[in-house]
Amino acid sequence: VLEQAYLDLLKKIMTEGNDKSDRTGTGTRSLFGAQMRFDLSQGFPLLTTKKVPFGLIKSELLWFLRGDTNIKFLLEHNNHIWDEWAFKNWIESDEYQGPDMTDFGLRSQADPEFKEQYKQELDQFTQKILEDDDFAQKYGNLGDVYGAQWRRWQKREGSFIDQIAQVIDQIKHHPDSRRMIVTAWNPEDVPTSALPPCHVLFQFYVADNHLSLQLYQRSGDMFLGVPFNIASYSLLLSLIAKECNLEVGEFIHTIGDAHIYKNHFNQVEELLSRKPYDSPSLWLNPAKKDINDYEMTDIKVKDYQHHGVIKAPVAV
Ligand code: UFP
Repeated sequence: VLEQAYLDLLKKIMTEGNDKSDRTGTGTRSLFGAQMRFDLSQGFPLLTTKKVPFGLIKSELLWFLRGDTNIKFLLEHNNHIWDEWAFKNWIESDEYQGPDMTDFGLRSQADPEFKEQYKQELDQFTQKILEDDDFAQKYGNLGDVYGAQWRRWQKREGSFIDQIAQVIDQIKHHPDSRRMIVTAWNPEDVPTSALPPCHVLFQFYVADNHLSLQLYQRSGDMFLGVPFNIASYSLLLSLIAKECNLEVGEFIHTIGDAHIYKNHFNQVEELLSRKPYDSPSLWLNPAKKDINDYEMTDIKVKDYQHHGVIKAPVAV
């Protein structure tokens, strides 16, 4: 079973992990330097032991590949995973006149009344981003997140580097290169960044006409974040393989601090008690080739059989 590597790592962290405190104050059990390997020729590693919303993974990846850093595109696709980061900029601006939203993440978990108020404010904010282009320009933009780092890395002298285009060019023309790397980690930006990149760097490898990708993720929330990350990078690998006329090889997921939050332990037990189904397969529109040309309907998972959703609180 393709997701066995994930299930095994969850088990290993539960039994051998270190109990640690963390930035969010939640507490985790964690291991350092974990690795999972997924052979994509065997199927697409979208977890079947719980439902993972592939639509969100798709729209986020297309957003990165567009070099887009404005949440407007995500909102147009009903994707709210980056909302809080833009909302934070909005409430900290001079223009914001609403109720005090300081520490909205933590407070909305502790105080149901505040949570309602916060949801209303956030809803108004995202509506305004959708309806008002000037407002979206000003407050929808997240700055140097993945889209910018991948496609518009700013050089010291001012011009830009498109790392994705460069790496595709290398895969096509110098497939034996050991320098096929895309990096998101910029030590100059890290101290001022609200969320320093989790996906620090990835590298490609070609052998026997198969393309493999290894990701180094510095920090992984094994229950909530990592299932998304596995699917997202497996999709990226598949899109790039297709553009380069290569078969898909392995997605190798290396994680620095691989952790399970304390308030996810029950959910993890529940997940591990479930019997996985066969993995789904990925369908890409055969008429598309260039990674820049894909739209939502060009990408589908087929035969996705899965167990039900398992809810868990997000650590903020
Ligand atoms: N996290 C993921 N995957 C992601 C992402 C975040 O697992 O794609 F953006 C988790 C890891 C960690 C938290 O639990 O979010 C980030 O916190 P920190 O910066 O302290 O590592």
